[in-house]
Amino acid sequence: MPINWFPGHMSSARRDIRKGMSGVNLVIEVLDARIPFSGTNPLVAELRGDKPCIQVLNKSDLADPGVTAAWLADIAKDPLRRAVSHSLDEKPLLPTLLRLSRDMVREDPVRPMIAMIVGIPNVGKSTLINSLSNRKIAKVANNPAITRSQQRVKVNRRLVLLDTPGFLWPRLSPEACGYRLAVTGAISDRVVDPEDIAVFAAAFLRERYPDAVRRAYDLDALPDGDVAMIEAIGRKRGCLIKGGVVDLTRASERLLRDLRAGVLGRISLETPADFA
Ligand SMILES: Nc1nc2c(ncn2[C@@H]2O[C@H](COP(=O)(O)OP(=O)(O)OP(=O)(O)O)[C@@H](O)[C@H]2O)c(=O)[nH]1
Ligand SMILES: [Mg+2]
Repeated sequence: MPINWFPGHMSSARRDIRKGMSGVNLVIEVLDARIPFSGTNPLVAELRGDKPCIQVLNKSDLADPGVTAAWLADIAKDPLRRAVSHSLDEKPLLPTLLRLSRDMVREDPVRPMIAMIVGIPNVGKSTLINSLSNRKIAKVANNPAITRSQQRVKVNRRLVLLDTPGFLWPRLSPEACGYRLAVTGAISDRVVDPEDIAVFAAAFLRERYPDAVRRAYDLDALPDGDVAMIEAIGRKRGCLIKGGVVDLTRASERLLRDLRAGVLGRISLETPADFA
């Protein structure tokens, strides 16, 4: 099933970013470290044009560290971009961002540098703004579409940040990219079928991280078949309806919730080699 989610506020977010871009010195594109390819919005590249860009591979605490290192090496091949991995429990990112921006943005003795933070929904843009400015100024929640309009945040007299609403792009393709966005929580759960997304996740986990599933759910062996695996997880977690039958919807929601919360360990959903 192809996934599409481009509600009206995303269309206006794109319009506002286009309008504001001319006054911006630096674009900070926040990517989800678990899906640096599927979470790269092609519209962002189009809107930023040749503006300097730093990509932050965020939520790296949830991603497989070896795979994140491979992504950073892959992005480093592009002379037009800089990249750094980050998570909210790491040391402050501000000194690294300032260091990386120094050779990309010419310093203005009078005006502050204006950095626009862009990225897909729920990737941690507002959290990053709060940590960079050391204030609880931007609204944060674990749902996509929390920030609904641009917000200027002055960090100091040298740096101003612009928080923007996360937005996707119409027609998410290939289909697997849409699924990966949904697995990480970038797409509202209201517009997708949890069983459909969980079957995609189960197939991926069986192939790449079978031991993580066995460990997390105390399973001796993984059952054959993706739905059978979700059922086994549901049984272990008590997602049952009358007669001991597994409630597949609840079991699917449970698997997705656990995966997003890191219960299965640090898992990346794609590697550079997948796109070679
Ligand atoms: N595990 C983990 N969670 C994070 C990290 N950064 C942010 N989050 C969580 O991700 C969720 C979304 O964070 P926000 O900062 O609201 O995301 P956003 O990109 O501003 O989202 P929109 O405004 O909806 O586009 C919140 O529950 C944050 O606590 C991180 O580094 N690691
Ligand atoms: Mg936000």
